[in-house]
Amino acid sequence: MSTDTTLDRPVSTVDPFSHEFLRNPYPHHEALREAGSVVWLEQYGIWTMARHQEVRDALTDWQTYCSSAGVGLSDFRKEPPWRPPSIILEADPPLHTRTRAVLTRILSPAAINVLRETFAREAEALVARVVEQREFDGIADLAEAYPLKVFPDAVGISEDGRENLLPYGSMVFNGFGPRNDLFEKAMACAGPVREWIMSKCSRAALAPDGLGMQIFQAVDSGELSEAEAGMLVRSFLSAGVDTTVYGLGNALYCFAHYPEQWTILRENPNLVRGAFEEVLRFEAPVQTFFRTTTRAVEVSGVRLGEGEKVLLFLAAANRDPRRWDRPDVFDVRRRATGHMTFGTGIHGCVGQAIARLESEAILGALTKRVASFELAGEPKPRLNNTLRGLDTLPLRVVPA
Ligand code: OVM
Repeated sequence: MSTDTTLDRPVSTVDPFSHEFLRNPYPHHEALREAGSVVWLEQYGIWTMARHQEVRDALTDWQTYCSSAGVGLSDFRKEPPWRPPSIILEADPPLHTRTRAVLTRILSPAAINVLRETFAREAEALVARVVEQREFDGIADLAEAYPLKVFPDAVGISEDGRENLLPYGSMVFNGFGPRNDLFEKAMACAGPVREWIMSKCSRAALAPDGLGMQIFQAVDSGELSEAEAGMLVRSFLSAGVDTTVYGLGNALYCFAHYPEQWTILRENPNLVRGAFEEVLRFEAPVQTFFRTTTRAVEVSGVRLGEGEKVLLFLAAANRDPRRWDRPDVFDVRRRATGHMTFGTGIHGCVGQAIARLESEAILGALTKRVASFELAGEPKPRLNNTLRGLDTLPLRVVPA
Protein backbone atom coordinates (compact mmCIF):
# COMPACT_ATOMS: atom_id res chain seq x y z
CA MET A 1 0.00 0.00 0.00
CA SER A 2 1.48 3.31 -1.00
CA THR A 3 0.23 6.69 -2.06
CA ASP A 4 2.84 7.44 -4.69
CA THR A 5 2.05 4.72 -7.20
CA THR A 6 -0.56 5.29 -9.86
CA LEU A 7 -3.89 3.89 -8.76
CA ASP A 8 -6.09 2.10 -11.24
CA ARG A 9 -6.77 4.62 -13.92
CA PRO A 10 -8.98 4.40 -16.98
CA VAL A 11 -6.83 4.44 -20.13
CA SER A 12 -7.58 5.16 -23.77
CA THR A 13 -5.44 4.81 -26.87
CA VAL A 14 -7.57 7.20 -28.94
CA ASP A 15 -5.96 10.19 -30.70
CA PRO A 16 -8.37 13.16 -30.26
CA PHE A 17 -6.47 15.07 -32.97
CA SER A 18 -6.61 12.40 -35.68
CA HIS A 19 -8.68 13.08 -38.80
CA GLU A 20 -10.86 10.10 -37.98
CA PHE A 21 -11.71 11.48 -34.52
CA LEU A 22 -12.24 15.05 -35.74
CA ARG A 23 -14.53 13.96 -38.58
CA ASN A 24 -16.97 12.32 -36.16
CA PRO A 25 -15.99 12.93 -32.53
CA TYR A 26 -19.28 11.90 -30.94
CA PRO A 27 -18.76 8.12 -30.54
CA HIS A 28 -15.31 8.88 -29.11
CA HIS A 29 -16.78 11.44 -26.70
CA GLU A 30 -19.17 8.80 -25.45
CA ALA A 31 -16.40 6.24 -25.00
CA LEU A 32 -14.29 8.76 -23.05
CA ARG A 33 -17.24 9.74 -20.83
CA GLU A 34 -18.03 6.10 -20.13
CA ALA A 35 -14.39 5.19 -19.45
CA GLY A 36 -14.40 7.27 -16.28
CA SER A 37 -14.29 10.69 -14.61
CA VAL A 38 -10.74 11.18 -15.80
CA VAL A 39 -8.98 9.11 -18.46
CA TRP A 40 -5.30 8.71 -19.32
CA LEU A 41 -4.53 9.22 -23.03
CA GLU A 42 -1.55 6.97 -23.69
CA GLN A 43 -0.55 8.48 -27.00
CA TYR A 44 0.12 11.90 -25.49
CA GLY A 45 0.74 11.09 -21.82
CA ILE A 46 -2.04 13.44 -20.71
CA TRP A 47 -5.34 13.27 -18.84
CA THR A 48 -8.74 14.00 -20.29
CA MET A 49 -12.17 14.76 -18.81
CA ALA A 50 -15.32 14.42 -20.90
CA ARG A 51 -18.16 14.47 -18.34
CA HIS A 52 -20.08 17.68 -17.65
CA GLN A 53 -19.51 17.74 -13.89
CA GLU A 54 -15.77 17.08 -14.12
CA VAL A 55 -15.19 19.58 -16.95
CA ARG A 56 -17.13 22.20 -15.03
CA ASP A 57 -15.29 21.51 -11.77
CA ALA A 58 -11.88 21.74 -13.46
CA LEU A 59 -12.78 25.02 -15.22
CA THR A 60 -13.96 26.45 -11.91
CA ASP A 61 -10.82 25.45 -9.95
CA TRP A 62 -8.21 27.71 -11.55
CA GLN A 63 -5.88 27.30 -8.55
CA THR A 64 -5.47 23.58 -9.33
CA TYR A 65 -5.99 23.69 -13.11
CA CYS A 66 -3.94 26.64 -14.36
CA SER A 67 -3.74 28.36 -17.75
CA SER A 68 -0.27 29.94 -17.58
CA ALA A 69 1.41 26.74 -18.84
CA GLY A 70 -0.72 27.11 -21.97
CA VAL A 71 -4.26 25.96 -22.77
CA GLY A 72 -3.08 23.68 -25.57
CA LEU A 73 -1.18 20.40 -25.51
CA SER A 74 2.19 22.12 -25.32
CA ASP A 75 3.52 22.88 -21.82
CA PHE A 76 5.06 26.37 -21.93
CA ARG A 77 7.32 25.36 -19.04
CA LYS A 78 8.87 22.57 -21.12
CA GLU A 79 8.89 23.94 -24.68
CA PRO A 80 8.78 27.46 -26.09
CA PRO A 81 5.32 28.58 -27.25
CA TRP A 82 4.93 29.20 -30.99
CA ARG A 83 3.91 32.81 -30.24
CA PRO A 84 4.26 35.00 -27.12
CA PRO A 85 1.56 33.80 -24.70
CA SER A 86 -1.77 35.61 -24.54
CA ILE A 87 -1.89 37.79 -21.41
CA ILE A 88 -5.52 36.84 -20.78
CA LEU A 89 -6.13 33.31 -22.15
CA GLU A 90 -2.76 31.89 -21.17
CA ALA A 91 -2.43 33.72 -17.85
CA ASP A 92 -3.39 33.15 -14.20
CA PRO A 93 -4.21 35.66 -11.49
CA PRO A 94 -2.96 38.23 -10.69
CA LEU A 95 -2.00 39.12 -14.31
CA HIS A 96 -5.23 37.61 -15.62
CA THR A 97 -7.34 39.54 -13.11
CA ARG A 98 -5.98 42.88 -14.33
CA THR A 99 -6.26 42.18 -18.09
CA ARG A 100 -9.64 40.49 -17.72
CA ALA A 101 -11.07 43.51 -15.86
CA VAL A 102 -10.32 45.74 -18.85
CA LEU A 103 -11.93 43.41 -21.41
CA THR A 104 -14.90 42.66 -19.13
CA ARG A 105 -15.69 46.37 -19.12
CA ILE A 106 -15.18 46.92 -22.87
CA LEU A 107 -17.16 43.79 -23.81
CA SER A 108 -19.96 44.05 -21.22
CA PRO A 109 -23.48 43.37 -22.58
CA ALA A 110 -24.38 47.06 -22.09
CA ALA A 111 -21.27 48.27 -23.94
CA ILE A 112 -21.81 45.78 -26.78
CA ASN A 113 -25.47 46.73 -27.16
CA VAL A 114 -24.24 49.96 -28.75
CA LEU A 115 -23.29 47.82 -31.77
CA ARG A 116 -26.73 46.25 -32.13
CA GLU A 117 -28.14 48.53 -34.82
CA THR A 118 -25.02 48.34 -36.99
CA PHE A 119 -24.79 44.55 -36.61
CA ALA A 120 -28.50 44.18 -37.44
CA ARG A 121 -28.26 46.43 -40.51
CA GLU A 122 -25.23 44.55 -41.87
CA ALA A 123 -26.95 41.22 -41.26
CA GLU A 124 -30.15 42.32 -43.03
CA ALA A 125 -28.15 43.53 -46.06
CA LEU A 126 -26.04 40.37 -46.32
CA VAL A 127 -29.00 38.02 -45.80
CA ALA A 128 -31.04 39.92 -48.43
CA ARG A 129 -28.17 39.44 -50.88
CA VAL A 130 -27.71 35.69 -50.39
CA VAL A 131 -31.47 35.00 -50.35
CA GLU A 132 -31.68 36.85 -53.67
CA GLN A 133 -29.07 34.40 -55.03
CA ARG A 134 -31.19 31.40 -53.85
CA GLU A 135 -28.06 29.20 -53.85
CA PHE A 136 -24.93 30.09 -51.94
CA ASP A 137 -22.17 28.70 -49.74
CA GLY A 138 -23.32 29.02 -46.13
CA ILE A 139 -19.70 29.20 -44.99
CA ALA A 140 -17.92 31.61 -47.38
CA ASP A 141 -20.94 33.75 -48.25
CA LEU A 142 -22.52 34.05 -44.79
CA ALA A 143 -20.69 32.47 -41.82
CA GLU A 144 -17.34 33.98 -42.90
CA ALA A 145 -18.50 37.11 -44.71
CA TYR A 146 -20.51 38.47 -41.79
CA PRO A 147 -17.97 38.31 -38.91
CA LEU A 148 -15.19 39.38 -41.30
CA LYS A 149 -17.16 42.59 -41.93
CA VAL A 150 -18.71 43.51 -38.57
CA PHE A 151 -15.99 42.37 -36.15
CA PRO A 152 -12.94 44.17 -37.59
CA ASP A 153 -15.20 47.21 -38.16
CA ALA A 154 -16.11 47.13 -34.45
CA VAL A 155 -12.48 46.70 -33.36
CA GLY A 156 -11.45 49.55 -35.68
CA ILE A 157 -9.17 47.77 -38.13
CA SER A 158 -8.57 49.10 -41.66
CA GLU A 159 -10.16 47.25 -44.59
CA ASP A 160 -6.99 46.12 -46.30
CA GLY A 161 -5.55 42.73 -45.42
CA ARG A 162 -8.55 41.33 -43.57
CA GLU A 163 -8.03 38.11 -45.52
CA ASN A 164 -5.22 37.44 -43.00
CA LEU A 165 -7.68 37.04 -40.12
CA LEU A 166 -8.90 33.52 -40.95
CA PRO A 167 -5.41 32.11 -41.65
CA TYR A 168 -4.25 33.56 -38.31
CA GLY A 169 -7.21 31.98 -36.50
CA SER A 170 -6.35 28.67 -38.13
CA MET A 171 -2.81 28.96 -36.76
CA VAL A 172 -4.05 29.86 -33.27
CA PHE A 173 -6.67 27.12 -32.92
CA ASN A 174 -4.63 24.38 -34.61
CA GLY A 175 -1.81 25.54 -32.36
CA PHE A 176 -3.63 24.27 -29.25
CA GLY A 177 -3.24 20.72 -30.55
CA PRO A 178 -0.16 18.62 -31.29
CA ARG A 179 2.35 19.55 -33.97
CA ASN A 180 0.49 17.37 -36.47
CA ASP A 181 -0.30 17.82 -40.17
CA LEU A 182 -3.13 20.26 -39.40
CA PHE A 183 -0.81 22.54 -37.45
CA GLU A 184 1.98 22.33 -40.03
CA LYS A 185 -0.44 23.20 -42.83
CA ALA A 186 -1.86 26.15 -40.91
CA MET A 187 1.67 27.44 -40.30
CA ALA A 188 2.65 27.35 -43.97
CA CYS A 189 2.01 31.09 -44.43
CA ALA A 190 2.77 32.04 -40.83
CA GLY A 191 5.36 34.77 -41.45
CA PRO A 192 3.39 37.39 -43.40
CA VAL A 193 0.13 36.58 -41.57
CA ARG A 194 1.67 37.21 -38.14
CA GLU A 195 3.36 40.37 -39.38
CA TRP A 196 0.05 41.74 -40.63
CA ILE A 197 -1.74 40.83 -37.37
CA MET A 198 0.91 42.49 -35.20
CA SER A 199 0.90 45.60 -37.41
CA LYS A 200 -2.83 46.02 -36.64
CA CYS A 201 -2.33 45.85 -32.87
CA SER A 202 -0.70 49.24 -32.33
CA ARG A 203 -2.48 52.41 -31.23
CA ALA A 204 -1.54 54.08 -34.53
CA ALA A 205 -3.33 51.38 -36.57
CA LEU A 206 -6.67 51.63 -34.75
CA ALA A 207 -9.73 53.79 -35.45
CA PRO A 208 -10.39 56.33 -32.67
CA ASP A 209 -13.90 55.07 -31.88
CA GLY A 210 -13.44 51.26 -31.90
CA LEU A 211 -13.07 48.52 -29.30
CA GLY A 212 -9.32 48.34 -29.99
CA MET A 213 -8.75 51.98 -29.05
CA GLN A 214 -10.80 51.44 -25.88
CA ILE A 215 -8.09 49.00 -24.79
CA PHE A 216 -5.48 51.73 -25.27
CA GLN A 217 -7.58 54.07 -23.13
CA ALA A 218 -6.82 51.66 -20.26
CA VAL A 219 -3.15 52.58 -20.75
CA ASP A 220 -4.00 56.23 -20.27
CA SER A 221 -5.78 55.37 -17.00
CA GLY A 222 -2.81 53.32 -15.73
CA GLU A 223 -4.38 49.83 -15.89
CA LEU A 224 -2.16 48.47 -18.70
CA SER A 225 1.19 49.15 -20.34
CA GLU A 226 1.25 50.15 -24.01
CA ALA A 227 2.68 46.71 -24.90
CA GLU A 228 -0.05 44.94 -22.92
CA ALA A 229 -2.74 46.90 -24.76
CA GLY A 230 -1.30 45.71 -28.08
CA MET A 231 -1.33 42.13 -26.81
CA LEU A 232 -5.02 42.43 -25.86
CA VAL A 233 -5.85 43.71 -29.34
CA ARG A 234 -4.06 40.56 -30.56
CA SER A 235 -6.42 38.56 -28.32
CA PHE A 236 -9.42 40.20 -30.01
CA LEU A 237 -8.05 39.26 -33.44
CA SER A 238 -7.19 35.71 -32.28
CA ALA A 239 -10.40 34.83 -30.46
CA GLY A 240 -13.04 36.93 -32.17
CA VAL A 241 -13.22 35.72 -35.76
CA ASP A 242 -12.95 31.94 -36.23
CA THR A 243 -15.04 31.18 -33.16
CA THR A 244 -18.01 33.11 -34.51
CA VAL A 245 -17.43 31.93 -38.11
CA TYR A 246 -17.63 28.31 -36.95
CA GLY A 247 -20.56 29.07 -34.65
CA LEU A 248 -22.65 30.71 -37.38
CA GLY A 249 -21.69 27.98 -39.86
CA ASN A 250 -22.75 25.29 -37.40
CA ALA A 251 -26.06 27.11 -36.86
CA LEU A 252 -26.77 27.05 -40.62
CA TYR A 253 -25.78 23.39 -40.73
CA CYS A 254 -28.15 22.49 -37.88
CA PHE A 255 -31.11 24.23 -39.51
CA ALA A 256 -30.40 22.70 -42.92
CA HIS A 257 -30.17 19.29 -41.27
CA TYR A 258 -33.21 19.68 -38.96
CA PRO A 259 -35.74 21.68 -41.03
CA GLU A 260 -38.54 21.19 -38.46
CA GLN A 261 -36.41 23.12 -35.97
CA TRP A 262 -36.21 26.01 -38.45
CA THR A 263 -40.00 25.97 -38.71
CA ILE A 264 -40.30 26.19 -34.92
CA LEU A 265 -37.87 29.13 -34.88
CA ARG A 266 -39.69 30.96 -37.65
CA GLU A 267 -42.97 30.59 -35.81
CA ASN A 268 -41.37 31.76 -32.54
CA PRO A 269 -38.63 34.32 -33.31
CA ASN A 270 -38.35 34.94 -29.56
CA LEU A 271 -36.56 31.56 -29.45
CA VAL A 272 -33.58 32.91 -31.46
CA ARG A 273 -31.39 33.50 -28.39
CA GLY A 274 -32.06 30.05 -26.94
CA ALA A 275 -31.69 28.42 -30.35
CA PHE A 276 -28.14 29.73 -30.69
CA GLU A 277 -27.28 28.37 -27.23
CA GLU A 278 -28.57 25.00 -28.43
CA VAL A 279 -26.34 25.22 -31.53
CA LEU A 280 -23.38 25.93 -29.23
CA ARG A 281 -24.30 22.93 -27.08
CA PHE A 282 -25.03 20.55 -29.94
CA GLU A 283 -22.24 21.44 -32.40
CA ALA A 284 -19.70 23.27 -30.28
CA PRO A 285 -17.45 25.45 -32.47
CA VAL A 286 -14.79 25.25 -29.75
CA GLN A 287 -14.43 21.57 -28.81
CA THR A 288 -11.62 21.52 -26.24
CA PHE A 289 -9.20 23.44 -24.08
CA PHE A 290 -6.37 22.22 -21.87
CA ARG A 291 -5.35 23.08 -18.34
CA THR A 292 -2.19 22.10 -16.40
CA THR A 293 -2.23 20.86 -12.79
CA THR A 294 -0.42 23.05 -10.26
CA ARG A 295 -0.38 20.27 -7.61
CA ALA A 296 -1.22 16.60 -7.23
CA VAL A 297 -4.99 16.22 -7.11
CA GLU A 298 -7.38 13.29 -6.70
CA VAL A 299 -10.36 13.02 -9.05
CA SER A 300 -12.87 10.26 -8.25
CA GLY A 301 -10.15 8.15 -6.65
CA VAL A 302 -7.59 8.70 -9.43
CA ARG A 303 -4.42 10.63 -8.59
CA LEU A 304 -3.20 13.24 -11.07
CA GLY A 305 0.36 14.44 -10.54
CA GLU A 306 1.60 18.02 -10.51
CA GLY A 307 2.43 19.69 -13.84
CA GLU A 308 0.25 17.34 -15.89
CA LYS A 309 -1.80 18.37 -18.90
CA VAL A 310 -5.58 17.86 -18.76
CA LEU A 311 -7.64 17.95 -21.98
CA LEU A 312 -11.13 19.28 -21.17
CA PHE A 313 -13.75 18.06 -23.63
CA LEU A 314 -16.24 20.95 -23.64
CA ALA A 315 -18.15 19.37 -26.54
CA ALA A 316 -18.44 15.99 -24.76
CA ALA A 317 -19.70 17.69 -21.57
CA ASN A 318 -22.36 19.29 -23.78
CA ARG A 319 -23.79 15.85 -24.63
CA ASP A 320 -23.28 14.11 -21.30
CA PRO A 321 -26.48 12.13 -20.58
CA ARG A 322 -25.75 12.65 -16.85
CA ARG A 323 -26.54 16.34 -17.43
CA TRP A 324 -28.87 16.51 -20.44
CA ASP A 325 -32.09 14.78 -21.46
CA ARG A 326 -31.86 13.34 -24.99
CA PRO A 327 -28.41 14.95 -25.43
CA ASP A 328 -28.09 13.93 -29.09
CA VAL A 329 -31.33 15.66 -30.08
CA PHE A 330 -31.09 19.21 -31.50
CA ASP A 331 -34.01 21.02 -29.86
CA VAL A 332 -34.27 24.82 -30.04
CA ARG A 333 -36.86 24.83 -27.24
CA ARG A 334 -34.56 23.22 -24.66
CA ARG A 335 -32.78 25.16 -21.90
CA ALA A 336 -29.28 24.82 -23.33
CA THR A 337 -27.57 27.31 -21.02
CA GLY A 338 -25.08 25.45 -18.89
CA HIS A 339 -23.30 24.16 -21.99
CA MET A 340 -19.51 24.41 -21.74
CA THR A 341 -18.79 25.99 -25.14
CA PHE A 342 -18.05 29.41 -23.60
CA GLY A 343 -16.23 27.69 -20.74
CA THR A 344 -17.03 28.88 -17.21
CA GLY A 345 -15.21 30.36 -14.24
CA ILE A 346 -12.62 33.14 -14.44
CA HIS A 347 -11.74 32.30 -18.07
CA GLY A 348 -15.35 32.03 -19.30
CA CYS A 349 -15.64 33.66 -22.74
CA VAL A 350 -15.31 37.43 -22.25
CA GLY A 351 -16.62 38.09 -25.78
CA GLN A 352 -19.82 36.10 -25.52
CA ALA A 353 -22.02 39.19 -25.80
CA ILE A 354 -20.54 39.84 -29.27
CA ALA A 355 -21.00 36.20 -30.30
CA ARG A 356 -24.64 36.36 -29.22
CA LEU A 357 -25.17 39.72 -30.92
CA GLU A 358 -23.83 38.36 -34.24
CA SER A 359 -25.99 35.24 -34.03
CA GLU A 360 -29.13 37.18 -33.13
CA ALA A 361 -28.56 39.57 -36.02
CA ILE A 362 -28.03 36.77 -38.57
CA LEU A 363 -30.68 34.33 -37.32
CA GLY A 364 -33.13 37.22 -36.84
CA ALA A 365 -32.62 38.38 -40.44
CA LEU A 366 -32.91 34.79 -41.73
CA THR A 367 -36.16 34.09 -39.86
CA LYS A 368 -37.74 37.02 -41.71
CA ARG A 369 -36.56 36.02 -45.18
CA VAL A 370 -36.06 32.25 -45.31
CA ALA A 371 -38.92 29.75 -45.20
CA SER A 372 -36.57 26.75 -45.35
CA PHE A 373 -33.02 25.64 -46.11
CA GLU A 374 -32.05 22.71 -48.33
CA LEU A 375 -28.65 21.16 -48.84
CA ALA A 376 -27.60 21.85 -52.45
CA GLY A 377 -24.60 19.54 -52.12
CA GLU A 378 -22.58 17.60 -49.61
CA PRO A 379 -21.15 19.75 -46.78
CA LYS A 380 -17.37 19.38 -46.38
CA PRO A 381 -15.73 19.50 -42.95
CA ARG A 382 -12.84 21.86 -42.19
CA LEU A 383 -10.69 19.86 -39.79
CA ASN A 384 -9.00 21.81 -36.99
CA ASN A 385 -7.30 20.66 -33.77
CA THR A 386 -9.71 22.75 -31.64
CA LEU A 387 -12.61 23.97 -33.76
CA ARG A 388 -15.46 21.98 -35.26
CA GLY A 389 -17.08 23.31 -38.40
CA LEU A 390 -17.39 23.23 -42.15
CA ASP A 391 -15.29 24.21 -45.13
CA THR A 392 -18.29 24.43 -47.47
CA LEU A 393 -22.05 24.23 -46.90
CA PRO A 394 -23.90 24.41 -50.24
CA LEU A 395 -27.36 25.79 -49.48
CA ARG A 396 -30.52 26.51 -51.41
CA VAL A 397 -33.18 28.61 -49.69
CA VAL A 398 -36.90 28.89 -50.16
CA PRO A 399 -37.67 32.60 -49.61
CA ALA A 400 -40.35 33.52 -47.12
C1 OVM B 1 -6.03 35.03 -27.05
C2 OVM B 1 -7.01 33.97 -27.46
C3 OVM B 1 -6.75 33.18 -28.55
C4 OVM B 1 -7.63 32.18 -28.92
C5 OVM B 1 -8.78 31.96 -28.20
C6 OVM B 1 -9.03 32.74 -27.11
C7 OVM B 1 -11.06 31.59 -26.78
C8 OVM B 1 -8.14 33.74 -26.74
O1 OVM B 1 -5.09 35.27 -27.82
O2 OVM B 1 -6.19 35.64 -26.00
O3 OVM B 1 -10.15 32.57 -26.36
